[in-house]
Amino acid sequence: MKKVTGLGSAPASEPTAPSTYRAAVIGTGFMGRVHSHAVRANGGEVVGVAGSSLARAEAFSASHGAGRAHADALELVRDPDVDVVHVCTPNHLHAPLSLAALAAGKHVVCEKPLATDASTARDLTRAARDAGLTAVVPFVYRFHPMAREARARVASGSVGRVGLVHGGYLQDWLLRPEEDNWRVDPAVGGPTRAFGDIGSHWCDLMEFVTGDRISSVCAQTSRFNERRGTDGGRAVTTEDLVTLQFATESGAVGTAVVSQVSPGRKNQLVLEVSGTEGSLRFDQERPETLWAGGRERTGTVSRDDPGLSADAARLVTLPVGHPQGYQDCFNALVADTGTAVAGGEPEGLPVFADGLRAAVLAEAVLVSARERRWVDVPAAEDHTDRPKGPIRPGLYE
Ligand code: NAI
Ligand code: SOE
Repeated sequence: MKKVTGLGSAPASEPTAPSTYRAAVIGTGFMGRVHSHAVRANGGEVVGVAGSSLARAEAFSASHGAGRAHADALELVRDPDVDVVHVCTPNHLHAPLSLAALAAGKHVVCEKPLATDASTARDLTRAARDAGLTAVVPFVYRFHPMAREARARVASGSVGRVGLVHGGYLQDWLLRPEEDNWRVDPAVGGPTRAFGDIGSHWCDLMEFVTGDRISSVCAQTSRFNERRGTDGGRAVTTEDLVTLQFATESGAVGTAVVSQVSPGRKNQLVLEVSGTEGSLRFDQERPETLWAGGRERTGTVSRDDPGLSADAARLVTLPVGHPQGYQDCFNALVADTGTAVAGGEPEGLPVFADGLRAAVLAEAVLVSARERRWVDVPAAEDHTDRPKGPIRPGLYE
Protein backbone atom coordinates (compact mmCIF):
# COMPACT_ATOMS: atom_id res chain seq x y z
CA MET A 1 0.00 0.00 0.00
CA LYS A 2 1.06 3.51 -0.70
CA LYS A 3 2.30 5.32 2.43
CA VAL A 4 1.28 8.84 3.33
CA THR A 5 3.93 10.78 1.50
CA GLY A 6 5.77 13.82 2.71
CA LEU A 7 4.88 13.50 6.38
CA GLY A 8 7.76 14.48 8.60
CA SER A 9 9.71 15.99 5.72
CA ALA A 10 9.20 19.69 6.57
CA PRO A 11 12.37 21.80 6.97
CA ALA A 12 13.56 22.21 10.60
CA SER A 13 12.60 25.91 10.65
CA GLU A 14 8.93 25.18 9.98
CA PRO A 15 6.39 23.55 12.28
CA THR A 16 7.12 19.85 12.40
CA ALA A 17 4.61 17.73 10.51
CA PRO A 18 3.42 14.63 12.34
CA SER A 19 5.36 11.49 11.48
CA THR A 20 2.16 9.43 11.38
CA TYR A 21 -1.30 10.37 10.16
CA ARG A 22 -3.19 10.35 13.47
CA ALA A 23 -6.90 10.49 12.80
CA ALA A 24 -10.12 10.78 14.75
CA VAL A 25 -13.16 9.27 13.06
CA ILE A 26 -16.60 10.59 13.99
CA GLY A 27 -19.44 8.43 12.72
CA THR A 28 -19.40 4.65 12.69
CA GLY A 29 -21.46 3.87 9.57
CA PHE A 30 -20.52 3.33 5.93
CA MET A 31 -18.14 6.28 5.72
CA GLY A 32 -16.66 5.71 9.18
CA ARG A 33 -15.57 2.27 7.98
CA VAL A 34 -14.28 3.45 4.60
CA HIS A 35 -12.32 6.39 6.06
CA SER A 36 -10.82 4.16 8.78
CA HIS A 37 -9.64 1.63 6.19
CA ALA A 38 -8.12 4.44 4.13
CA VAL A 39 -6.22 5.88 7.08
CA ARG A 40 -4.78 2.50 7.94
CA ALA A 41 -4.04 1.62 4.30
CA ASN A 42 -1.76 4.66 4.30
CA GLY A 43 0.09 3.57 7.43
CA GLY A 44 -1.88 5.99 9.59
CA GLU A 45 -3.57 5.41 12.90
CA VAL A 46 -7.20 5.87 13.95
CA VAL A 47 -6.53 7.00 17.50
CA GLY A 48 -10.16 7.47 18.49
CA VAL A 49 -13.71 7.08 17.34
CA ALA A 50 -17.05 8.58 18.35
CA GLY A 51 -20.53 7.54 17.24
CA SER A 52 -24.10 8.24 18.16
CA SER A 53 -23.51 6.34 21.42
CA LEU A 54 -20.58 5.04 23.41
CA ALA A 55 -21.74 1.47 22.76
CA ARG A 56 -21.57 2.03 18.98
CA ALA A 57 -18.14 3.62 19.25
CA GLU A 58 -16.91 0.70 21.36
CA ALA A 59 -18.26 -1.85 18.90
CA PHE A 60 -16.62 0.01 16.00
CA SER A 61 -13.34 0.31 17.86
CA ALA A 62 -13.33 -3.43 18.59
CA SER A 63 -14.09 -4.45 14.99
CA HIS A 64 -11.98 -1.83 13.21
CA GLY A 65 -8.99 -1.43 15.54
CA ALA A 66 -9.90 2.22 16.03
CA GLY A 67 -8.25 3.13 19.32
CA ARG A 68 -10.22 4.79 22.10
CA ALA A 69 -14.01 4.90 21.94
CA HIS A 70 -15.47 8.24 23.00
CA ALA A 71 -18.96 9.11 24.19
CA ASP A 72 -18.33 12.78 23.39
CA ALA A 73 -17.24 13.68 19.84
CA LEU A 74 -15.99 17.12 20.97
CA GLU A 75 -13.71 15.53 23.56
CA LEU A 76 -12.21 13.40 20.75
CA VAL A 77 -11.83 16.44 18.48
CA ARG A 78 -9.74 18.16 21.18
CA ASP A 79 -7.55 15.12 21.92
CA PRO A 80 -3.91 16.29 21.56
CA ASP A 81 -3.04 12.93 19.96
CA VAL A 82 -5.32 13.73 17.00
CA ASP A 83 -4.00 15.63 13.95
CA VAL A 84 -6.80 15.10 11.43
CA VAL A 85 -10.52 14.87 12.23
CA HIS A 86 -12.65 12.84 9.81
CA VAL A 87 -16.31 13.90 10.02
CA CYS A 88 -18.45 10.97 8.81
CA THR A 89 -21.76 11.78 10.49
CA PRO A 90 -25.17 12.73 9.11
CA ASN A 91 -25.07 16.06 7.31
CA HIS A 92 -26.41 18.45 9.97
CA LEU A 93 -23.39 17.69 12.18
CA HIS A 94 -20.75 18.42 9.54
CA ALA A 95 -20.52 22.15 10.19
CA PRO A 96 -20.44 22.20 14.00
CA LEU A 97 -17.94 19.34 14.19
CA SER A 98 -15.69 20.78 11.47
CA LEU A 99 -15.73 24.23 13.09
CA ALA A 100 -14.85 22.69 16.46
CA ALA A 101 -12.00 20.75 14.85
CA LEU A 102 -10.60 23.84 13.10
CA ALA A 103 -10.90 25.82 16.36
CA ALA A 104 -8.87 23.09 18.07
CA GLY A 105 -6.17 23.44 15.38
CA LYS A 106 -6.95 20.15 13.64
CA HIS A 107 -6.92 19.41 9.95
CA VAL A 108 -10.33 18.21 8.74
CA VAL A 109 -11.73 15.75 6.24
CA CYS A 110 -15.45 16.56 6.29
CA GLU A 111 -17.88 14.45 4.31
CA LYS A 112 -20.12 16.07 1.72
CA PRO A 113 -22.24 18.10 1.87
CA LEU A 114 -19.85 20.43 3.70
CA ALA A 115 -22.92 22.17 5.12
CA THR A 116 -26.65 22.09 4.49
CA ASP A 117 -26.68 25.72 3.30
CA ALA A 118 -24.25 27.86 1.34
CA SER A 119 -23.85 30.53 4.01
CA THR A 120 -22.55 28.00 6.53
CA ALA A 121 -20.33 26.39 3.89
CA ARG A 122 -18.86 29.86 3.25
CA ASP A 123 -18.16 30.35 6.97
CA LEU A 124 -16.42 26.99 7.10
CA THR A 125 -14.32 27.74 4.05
CA ARG A 126 -13.22 31.04 5.58
CA ALA A 127 -12.50 29.40 8.94
CA ALA A 128 -10.24 26.83 7.26
CA ARG A 129 -8.46 29.55 5.29
CA ASP A 130 -7.93 31.72 8.37
CA ALA A 131 -6.65 28.75 10.38
CA GLY A 132 -4.26 27.74 7.59
CA LEU A 133 -5.28 24.11 8.01
CA THR A 134 -5.89 21.40 5.43
CA ALA A 135 -9.65 21.08 4.92
CA VAL A 136 -10.88 18.39 2.54
CA VAL A 137 -14.32 17.35 1.24
CA PRO A 138 -14.34 13.80 -0.22
CA PHE A 139 -15.59 14.31 -3.76
CA VAL A 140 -13.92 10.98 -4.09
CA TYR A 141 -14.79 10.04 -7.67
CA ARG A 142 -12.02 12.44 -8.68
CA PHE A 143 -9.60 9.73 -7.55
CA HIS A 144 -10.45 7.12 -10.19
CA PRO A 145 -7.45 7.02 -12.53
CA MET A 146 -9.74 7.13 -15.58
CA ALA A 147 -11.54 10.23 -14.31
CA ARG A 148 -8.11 11.88 -14.04
CA GLU A 149 -7.30 10.65 -17.54
CA ALA A 150 -10.47 12.28 -18.87
CA ARG A 151 -9.50 15.52 -17.15
CA ALA A 152 -5.98 15.42 -18.56
CA ARG A 153 -7.30 14.76 -22.08
CA VAL A 154 -9.71 17.69 -21.92
CA ALA A 155 -6.94 19.94 -20.58
CA SER A 156 -4.54 18.82 -23.32
CA GLY A 157 -7.05 19.90 -25.97
CA SER A 158 -7.25 16.42 -27.50
CA VAL A 159 -11.07 16.48 -27.55
CA GLY A 160 -11.13 19.99 -28.97
CA ARG A 161 -13.50 22.66 -27.73
CA VAL A 162 -16.03 21.09 -25.35
CA GLY A 163 -19.58 21.99 -26.37
CA LEU A 164 -21.74 19.32 -24.71
CA VAL A 165 -21.59 17.61 -21.32
CA HIS A 166 -24.20 15.11 -20.14
CA GLY A 167 -24.84 12.12 -17.95
CA GLY A 168 -26.27 11.50 -14.55
CA TYR A 169 -26.13 9.79 -11.21
CA LEU A 170 -28.72 7.05 -10.69
CA GLN A 171 -29.45 4.86 -7.67
CA ASP A 172 -32.42 2.76 -6.52
CA TRP A 173 -31.89 2.33 -2.79
CA LEU A 174 -34.77 4.73 -1.95
CA LEU A 175 -37.20 3.33 -4.54
CA ARG A 176 -39.87 2.00 -2.19
CA PRO A 177 -42.00 4.01 0.24
CA GLU A 178 -40.93 1.80 3.15
CA GLU A 179 -37.28 2.66 2.42
CA ASP A 180 -36.22 5.50 4.69
CA ASN A 181 -33.05 7.11 5.91
CA TRP A 182 -31.87 10.15 7.84
CA ARG A 183 -31.07 11.76 4.44
CA VAL A 184 -34.84 12.05 3.79
CA ASP A 185 -35.35 14.37 6.79
CA PRO A 186 -34.44 17.97 5.81
CA ALA A 187 -33.53 18.80 9.42
CA VAL A 188 -30.79 16.16 9.28
CA GLY A 189 -29.92 15.74 5.60
CA GLY A 190 -30.60 19.29 4.43
CA PRO A 191 -33.24 20.79 2.12
CA THR A 192 -32.05 18.93 -0.99
CA ARG A 193 -31.60 15.17 -0.93
CA ALA A 194 -31.01 13.64 -4.40
CA PHE A 195 -29.06 16.66 -5.60
CA GLY A 196 -27.23 17.33 -2.33
CA ASP A 197 -26.38 13.68 -1.79
CA ILE A 198 -25.35 12.56 -5.28
CA GLY A 199 -26.00 15.35 -7.80
CA SER A 200 -23.26 17.25 -5.97
CA HIS A 201 -20.78 14.47 -6.86
CA TRP A 202 -21.79 14.65 -10.52
CA CYS A 203 -21.40 18.43 -10.72
CA ASP A 204 -18.07 18.30 -8.92
CA LEU A 205 -16.75 15.64 -11.30
CA MET A 206 -18.11 17.49 -14.31
CA GLU A 207 -16.41 20.76 -13.33
CA PHE A 208 -13.24 18.89 -12.31
CA VAL A 209 -12.95 16.98 -15.59
CA THR A 210 -13.86 19.84 -17.91
CA GLY A 211 -12.12 22.65 -16.01
CA ASP A 212 -15.29 24.61 -16.77
CA ARG A 213 -18.00 25.89 -14.47
CA ILE A 214 -21.76 25.75 -14.55
CA SER A 215 -22.97 29.32 -14.95
CA SER A 216 -26.75 28.82 -15.06
CA VAL A 217 -29.19 26.03 -14.32
CA CYS A 218 -32.77 25.10 -15.08
CA ALA A 219 -33.90 22.28 -12.81
CA GLN A 220 -36.96 20.18 -12.12
CA THR A 221 -37.37 18.10 -8.99
CA SER A 222 -39.83 15.32 -8.37
CA ARG A 223 -40.80 12.53 -6.00
CA PHE A 224 -41.95 8.95 -6.42
CA ASN A 225 -42.89 8.76 -2.77
CA GLU A 226 -44.84 11.43 -0.91
CA ARG A 227 -44.57 9.43 2.33
CA ARG A 228 -41.82 7.19 3.63
CA GLY A 229 -41.46 4.77 6.49
CA THR A 230 -43.60 2.08 8.05
CA ASP A 231 -47.16 2.35 9.41
CA GLY A 232 -48.16 5.05 6.95
CA GLY A 233 -44.80 6.75 7.26
CA ARG A 234 -44.12 10.46 7.34
CA ALA A 235 -44.56 13.19 4.75
CA VAL A 236 -41.52 13.69 2.52
CA THR A 237 -40.37 17.14 1.40
CA THR A 238 -36.98 16.33 -0.14
CA GLU A 239 -36.72 15.29 -3.79
CA ASP A 240 -36.25 11.74 -5.12
CA LEU A 241 -35.04 12.96 -8.50
CA VAL A 242 -33.76 15.98 -10.35
CA THR A 243 -33.38 16.77 -14.01
CA LEU A 244 -30.95 19.53 -14.74
CA GLN A 245 -30.21 21.57 -17.81
CA PHE A 246 -27.23 23.88 -17.61
CA ALA A 247 -24.89 26.23 -19.43
CA THR A 248 -21.22 26.72 -18.61
CA GLU A 249 -18.93 29.73 -18.44
CA SER A 250 -17.12 28.62 -21.60
CA GLY A 251 -20.38 28.29 -23.55
CA ALA A 252 -20.97 24.55 -23.37
CA VAL A 253 -24.46 23.19 -22.69
CA GLY A 254 -25.44 20.09 -20.80
CA THR A 255 -27.93 17.93 -18.95
CA ALA A 256 -27.82 15.64 -15.95
CA VAL A 257 -30.38 13.25 -14.49
CA VAL A 258 -30.11 12.51 -10.78
CA SER A 259 -32.27 9.86 -9.14
CA GLN A 260 -32.39 7.70 -6.04
CA VAL A 261 -35.43 5.78 -7.32
CA SER A 262 -34.32 4.24 -10.66
CA PRO A 263 -34.91 0.46 -10.44
CA GLY A 264 -31.76 -1.51 -11.13
CA ARG A 265 -29.38 1.42 -10.96
CA LYS A 266 -27.18 1.03 -7.90
CA ASN A 267 -24.57 3.76 -8.07
CA GLN A 268 -24.26 4.71 -11.72
CA LEU A 269 -22.43 7.99 -12.16
CA VAL A 270 -21.86 8.59 -15.87
CA LEU A 271 -20.18 11.64 -17.37
CA GLU A 272 -19.88 12.14 -21.12
CA VAL A 273 -18.01 15.07 -22.61
CA SER A 274 -18.15 15.92 -26.32
CA GLY A 275 -15.74 18.31 -27.98
CA THR A 276 -15.10 19.34 -31.55
CA GLU A 277 -12.48 16.58 -31.94
CA GLY A 278 -13.69 13.75 -29.72
CA SER A 279 -15.85 12.44 -26.91
CA LEU A 280 -15.01 10.85 -23.56
CA ARG A 281 -17.29 8.80 -21.30
CA PHE A 282 -16.56 7.77 -17.72
CA ASP A 283 -18.79 5.36 -15.77
CA GLN A 284 -17.92 5.00 -12.11
CA GLU A 285 -19.40 1.48 -11.98
CA ARG A 286 -16.93 0.51 -14.73
CA PRO A 287 -14.03 2.70 -13.70
CA GLU A 288 -11.24 0.64 -15.19
CA THR A 289 -11.75 2.05 -18.68
CA LEU A 290 -12.52 5.36 -20.34
CA TRP A 291 -14.50 5.37 -23.56
CA ALA A 292 -12.89 7.63 -26.16
CA GLY A 293 -14.98 8.35 -29.23
CA GLY A 294 -13.91 9.92 -32.52
CA ARG A 295 -15.17 10.24 -36.09
CA GLU A 296 -12.33 8.09 -37.39
CA ARG A 297 -11.50 5.89 -34.42
CA THR A 298 -13.34 4.88 -31.26
CA GLY A 299 -12.15 2.65 -28.42
CA THR A 300 -11.48 2.30 -24.74
CA VAL A 301 -8.47 3.46 -22.77
CA SER A 302 -7.32 1.32 -19.87
CA ARG A 303 -4.97 1.89 -16.94
CA ASP A 304 -2.00 0.33 -18.77
CA ASP A 305 -2.25 2.67 -21.75
CA PRO A 306 1.32 3.76 -22.52
CA GLY A 307 0.12 7.33 -23.05
CA LEU A 308 -1.63 7.60 -19.70
CA SER A 309 -1.28 11.06 -18.16
CA ALA A 310 1.03 11.42 -15.16
CA ASP A 311 -1.85 12.41 -12.88
CA ALA A 312 -3.83 9.27 -13.79
CA ALA A 313 -0.74 7.05 -13.62
CA ARG A 314 0.11 8.20 -10.09
CA LEU A 315 -3.25 6.80 -8.91
CA VAL A 316 -2.64 3.36 -10.42
CA THR A 317 -1.75 1.04 -7.53
CA LEU A 318 -2.45 -2.40 -9.03
CA PRO A 319 -1.53 -4.03 -12.35
CA VAL A 320 -4.28 -3.79 -14.93
CA GLY A 321 -6.65 -6.80 -14.77
CA HIS A 322 -6.72 -6.53 -10.98
CA PRO A 323 -9.61 -4.09 -10.53
CA GLN A 324 -9.22 -0.92 -8.53
CA GLY A 325 -12.33 0.69 -7.13
CA TYR A 326 -14.15 2.80 -4.61
CA GLN A 327 -12.02 2.09 -1.53
CA ASP A 328 -8.87 2.76 -3.55
CA CYS A 329 -10.22 6.24 -4.28
CA PHE A 330 -10.56 6.93 -0.56
CA ASN A 331 -7.09 5.52 0.07
CA ALA A 332 -5.73 7.97 -2.51
CA LEU A 333 -7.72 10.87 -1.04
CA VAL A 334 -6.25 10.21 2.40
CA ALA A 335 -2.75 9.86 0.92
CA ASP A 336 -3.14 13.27 -0.74
CA THR A 337 -4.59 14.74 2.46
CA GLY A 338 -1.45 13.56 4.25
CA THR A 339 0.68 15.24 1.59
CA ALA A 340 -1.26 18.49 2.04
CA VAL A 341 -0.96 18.28 5.84
CA ALA A 342 2.80 18.01 5.36
CA GLY A 343 2.80 21.19 3.26
CA GLY A 344 2.61 19.58 -0.18
CA GLU A 345 0.24 20.53 -2.98
CA PRO A 346 -1.33 17.36 -4.37
CA GLU A 347 -3.10 17.74 -7.69
CA GLY A 348 -6.88 17.85 -7.54
CA LEU A 349 -7.47 17.47 -3.80
CA PRO A 350 -11.11 18.51 -3.19
CA VAL A 351 -11.11 21.18 -0.49
CA PHE A 352 -13.67 23.21 1.43
CA ALA A 353 -13.95 25.69 -1.46
CA ASP A 354 -15.24 22.79 -3.54
CA GLY A 355 -17.74 21.97 -0.79
CA LEU A 356 -18.84 25.60 -0.87
CA ARG A 357 -19.18 25.38 -4.65
CA ALA A 358 -21.49 22.37 -4.27
CA ALA A 359 -23.60 24.23 -1.71
CA VAL A 360 -23.93 27.26 -4.02
CA LEU A 361 -25.00 24.99 -6.89
CA ALA A 362 -27.49 23.18 -4.64
CA GLU A 363 -29.17 26.46 -3.74
CA ALA A 364 -29.37 27.48 -7.40
CA VAL A 365 -30.97 24.11 -8.27
CA LEU A 366 -33.55 24.45 -5.49
CA VAL A 367 -34.46 28.02 -6.48
CA SER A 368 -34.73 27.06 -10.14
CA ALA A 369 -36.99 24.08 -9.42
CA ARG A 370 -39.16 26.01 -6.99
CA GLU A 371 -39.58 29.08 -9.22
CA ARG A 372 -39.62 27.10 -12.51
CA ARG A 373 -37.00 29.30 -14.20
CA TRP A 374 -33.33 29.53 -15.22
CA VAL A 375 -31.08 30.69 -12.38
CA ASP A 376 -27.60 32.16 -12.73
CA VAL A 377 -25.02 30.46 -10.53
CA PRO A 378 -22.78 32.92 -8.72
CA ALA A 379 -19.05 32.47 -9.23
CA ALA A 380 -17.21 31.17 -6.16
CA GLU A 381 -16.52 34.17 -3.92
CA ASP A 382 -13.89 32.54 -1.78
CA HIS A 383 -10.93 31.17 -3.66
CA THR A 384 -8.41 31.06 -0.83
CA ASP A 385 -8.00 27.30 -0.73
CA ARG A 386 -8.47 26.66 -4.43
CA PRO A 387 -6.84 23.53 -5.86
CA LYS A 388 -3.33 24.24 -7.14
CA GLY A 389 -1.97 23.29 -10.53
CA PRO A 390 -2.28 24.22 -14.15
CA ILE A 391 -5.41 22.34 -15.13
CA ARG A 392 -8.08 24.77 -13.99
CA PRO A 393 -6.57 28.19 -14.66
CA GLY A 394 -8.87 31.00 -13.65
CA LEU A 395 -11.52 28.75 -12.27
CA TYR A 396 -11.61 30.33 -8.83
CA GLU A 397 -10.57 33.84 -9.86
P1 NAI B 1 -24.47 6.13 7.95
O1 NAI B 1 -25.89 6.32 8.32
O2 NAI B 1 -24.02 4.79 7.46
O3 NAI B 1 -23.54 6.51 9.18
C1 NAI B 1 -23.70 7.70 9.91
C2 NAI B 1 -23.09 7.49 11.28
O4 NAI B 1 -23.13 8.68 12.04
C3 NAI B 1 -23.79 6.41 12.08
O5 NAI B 1 -22.83 5.47 12.47
C4 NAI B 1 -24.34 7.15 13.28
O6 NAI B 1 -24.29 6.33 14.42
C5 NAI B 1 -23.37 8.30 13.39
N1 NAI B 1 -23.91 9.42 14.14
C6 NAI B 1 -25.18 9.87 14.20
N2 NAI B 1 -25.29 10.88 15.07
C7 NAI B 1 -24.06 11.07 15.59
C8 NAI B 1 -23.51 11.96 16.57
N3 NAI B 1 -24.29 12.86 17.18
N4 NAI B 1 -22.20 11.88 16.85
C9 NAI B 1 -21.42 10.97 16.24
N5 NAI B 1 -21.88 10.09 15.32
C10 NAI B 1 -23.18 10.14 15.00
O7 NAI B 1 -24.14 7.25 6.88
P2 NAI B 1 -22.94 7.27 5.82
O8 NAI B 1 -23.40 6.67 4.55
O9 NAI B 1 -21.70 6.78 6.46
O10 NAI B 1 -22.85 8.85 5.55
C11 NAI B 1 -22.16 9.72 6.42
C12 NAI B 1 -21.79 10.97 5.65
O11 NAI B 1 -20.92 10.63 4.60
C13 NAI B 1 -22.98 11.69 5.01
O12 NAI B 1 -22.81 13.05 5.20
C14 NAI B 1 -22.90 11.33 3.53
O13 NAI B 1 -23.37 12.37 2.71
C15 NAI B 1 -21.43 11.11 3.35
N6 NAI B 1 -21.11 10.10 2.33
C16 NAI B 1 -20.16 10.40 1.41
C17 NAI B 1 -19.76 9.48 0.49
C18 NAI B 1 -18.71 9.85 -0.51
O14 NAI B 1 -18.57 9.15 -1.51
N7 NAI B 1 -17.95 10.90 -0.30
C19 NAI B 1 -20.37 8.13 0.44
C20 NAI B 1 -21.36 7.90 1.49
C21 NAI B 1 -21.71 8.87 2.38
C1 SOE C 1 -25.98 7.35 -0.78
O1 SOE C 1 -26.75 7.97 -1.75
C2 SOE C 1 -24.49 7.50 -1.07
O2 SOE C 1 -23.83 6.73 -0.09
C3 SOE C 1 -24.02 8.96 -0.99
O3 SOE C 1 -24.23 9.51 0.29
C4 SOE C 1 -22.56 9.04 -1.40
O4 SOE C 1 -22.09 10.36 -1.39
C5 SOE C 1 -22.36 8.41 -2.77
O5 SOE C 1 -21.00 8.43 -3.07
C6 SOE C 1 -22.87 7.00 -2.79
O6 SOE C 1 -24.22 6.99 -2.36
